[in-house]
Amino acid sequence: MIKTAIILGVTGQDGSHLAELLLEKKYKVIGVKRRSSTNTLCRLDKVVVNPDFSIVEGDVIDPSSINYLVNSYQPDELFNLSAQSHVHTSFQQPAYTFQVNTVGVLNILEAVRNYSPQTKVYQASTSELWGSNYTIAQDGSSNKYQDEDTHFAPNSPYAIAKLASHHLVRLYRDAYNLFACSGILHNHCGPRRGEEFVTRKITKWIGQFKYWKDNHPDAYFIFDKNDIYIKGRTQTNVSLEFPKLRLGNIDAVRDWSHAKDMVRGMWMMLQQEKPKDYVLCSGIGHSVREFLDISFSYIGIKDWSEYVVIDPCLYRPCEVEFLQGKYNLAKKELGWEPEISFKELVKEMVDYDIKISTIVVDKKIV
Ligand code: NAP
Ligand code: G4F
Repeated sequence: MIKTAIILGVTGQDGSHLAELLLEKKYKVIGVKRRSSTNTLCRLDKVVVNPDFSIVEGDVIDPSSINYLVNSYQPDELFNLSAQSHVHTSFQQPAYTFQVNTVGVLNILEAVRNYSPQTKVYQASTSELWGSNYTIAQDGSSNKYQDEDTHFAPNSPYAIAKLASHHLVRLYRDAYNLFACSGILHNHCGPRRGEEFVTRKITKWIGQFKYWKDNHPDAYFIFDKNDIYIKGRTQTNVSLEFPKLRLGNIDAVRDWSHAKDMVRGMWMMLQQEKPKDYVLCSGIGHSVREFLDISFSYIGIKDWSEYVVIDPCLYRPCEVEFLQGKYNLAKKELGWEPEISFKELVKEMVDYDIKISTIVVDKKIV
């Protein structure tokens, strides 16, 4: 039997990977995009031509649109990947973040309860739910980690909104017997990662910097500690400028996986007989510093300190310093394990950003 799935948030990083996965599995996929004055389908190149894929408009903060979609399609599965997903932004737009990340989820659960109660629902929960909390291993190693038993202690409007929706999913499962579950996913990325998240921000900068440098093979560069530019001068009296990479807290630790591995796990959760929440992660934490070490090394730079400026404006009012997960339950019950290593992930992102970088080279004659 051909299954139908609705993906809310299809234009995002995970939505685009999930659409590809479900189409490979011969689903009929309905991707929901919100109205926009610009084209937001750029991550969907591979699927828009597929006859089993269609795009419809809808917005999770408009219950009538969600009721209509759920009622019309009666999907076998619904994946809610939509969100205001940027943690820093949630401090600046807390009410909007709650609208999308909490009220939006309530709208979806109500639509399923009222119009299509047989639909299986996946909700995108997050490792941000744990905030600064972690469990200490009792095996003598004193390792720190977060798993399904670690208590939540959210530290941002984003995480608090997501925790409310996490509990709503549990409530609708218990109260109304819906097949609704949440994947508590640690950080994941890849070449389709939004450019304002730290990993992509770094690899995009590297791609553009390499392009700029390669276009001036005879240039020598001057670094000034107080300067926000890398300045260069060529033999031909041309002076060059390139903005340094501005970052916030580079000591934060995250457990980064590839988004492709994660969407496979989301799908597996909905293939179970009973709904349950699972943690997905790589199990290994890395600091932003380590990400810088590896990504800069791919363009031959060992000491990146002269290329990076720490900008206090990029610090968050409240930070989550350490996230490192354990995926034992998902491995045992779903048979899920990550397949793409951290090094492969970083290399794919750097290679991609080098390939697509074609910025206008900034130069002036002096
Ligand atoms: P993303 O790239 O930011 O994608 C978010 C998606 O939500 C986009 O398609 C966006 O549409 C859509 N959206 C935003 N507001 C909406 C609204 N009001 N109605 C309908 N759609 C709306 O995020 P992602 O990285 O793919 O993450 C997917 C989900 O997993 C999110 O819920 C995120 O919070 C959660 N999560 C992500 C990670 C991670 O590390 N990536 C980890 C844990 C949990 P536009 O294209 O129009 O903006
Ligand atoms: O890349 P980030 O913005 O991701 P963050 O905050 O971990 O959130 C992501 O992962 C969550 C799962 O753990 C998702 F729920 C959420 O939707 C999103 O996908 O920041 C990572 C770390 C933070 O500690 C941040 O303070 O990097 C630090 N950082 C340092 N400089 C920076 C920057 N983050 C950003 N975005 N930009 C910087 O310049």
